[in-house]
Amino acid sequence: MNTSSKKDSLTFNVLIIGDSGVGKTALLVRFCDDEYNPANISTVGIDCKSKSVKLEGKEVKIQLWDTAGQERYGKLSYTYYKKATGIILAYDVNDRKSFSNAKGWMEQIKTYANADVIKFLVGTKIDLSDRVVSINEGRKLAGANGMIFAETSAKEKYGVAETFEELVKEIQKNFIAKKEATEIEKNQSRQEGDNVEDLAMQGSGRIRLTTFKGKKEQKGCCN
Ligand SMILES: Nc1nc2c(ncn2[C@@H]2O[C@H](COP(=O)(O)OP(=O)(O)O)[C@@H](O)[C@H]2O)c(=O)[nH]1
Ligand SMILES: [Mg+2]
Repeated sequence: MNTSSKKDSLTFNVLIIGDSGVGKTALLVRFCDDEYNPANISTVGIDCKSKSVKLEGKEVKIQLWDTAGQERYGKLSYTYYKKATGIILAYDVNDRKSFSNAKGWMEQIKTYANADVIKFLVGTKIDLSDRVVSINEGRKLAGANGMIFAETSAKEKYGVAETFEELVKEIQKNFIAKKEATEIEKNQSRQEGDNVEDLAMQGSGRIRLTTFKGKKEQKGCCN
C-alpha cells in the first residue's frame, strides 16, 4: 500500500478517474466541502484536495487527486496509479459511453496500479431522469473487476459521504492487514536472524554436526 509518513502523520492517496464531465470534481467538492456548483468549472491539470479522517484513533490525511485533461485513458501518468491507495472510477449513469469507457480505465488500473489498491466503481448523477445504465449493469461490471460499487448524486448529496466512508474503511482494513503482515515478516526474519546468530556463535562445529545428523537420519530411514 502506498502511504507517506511525515513525522507521525499518515497520508493516503486516492485517485479519481473517469471520462470528462462525469462529475468527478463535483463528487470531490461535495465530499470535501459539502458544496455543489452547477456551473461546469473545468479542472485544470491535476487538482488535489485533502480531508483528515481518523484511523486507529489517529488523524490521517486522505489526499484526493482529481484529474483533468488526462480524461482519456492512456493520458494519465502511470505514477498517479502507482501512488494510489484507493482509486475511484466514475461514470455517468446517463451516459452510456462513459460506462463503456470505464472498461478502458479498468485496464489502466490493472496495468499500472498496485495489486492491493482499493477500487471503487461509482455511477454518478442519479438525480437526473435520463438514466441509461442500470444499477445492475454497474454492479455486475464492478463485481467482475474486483471493485466496490456505489451510485451517487453530488447534486442531491446522495451516496457521496457513504462512498468515501466505505473507501476509508477499506483503506483502514487494508492498512491493518498490511501492518500485521509486516509485523509477522519482521518477527520471522528476527527469528531467522537469531538462528543464524546461533549457528555463527557456536561455530562451524555446529554446522558440521547438523549436516552429520541429517545424513545419519537419512541413512537410518533408507536402511
Ligand atoms: N444533475 C447533476 N449534475 C451533476 C452532478 N455532478 C456533476 N454534475 C454536473 O456535470 C457537469 C460536469 O461535472 P464535473 O464535476 O465538472 O465533471 P468532471 O469533468 O468529471 O470533473 C457539471 O455541469 C456539473 O454541475 C450530479 O450529481 N447531478
Ligand atoms: Mg473535473
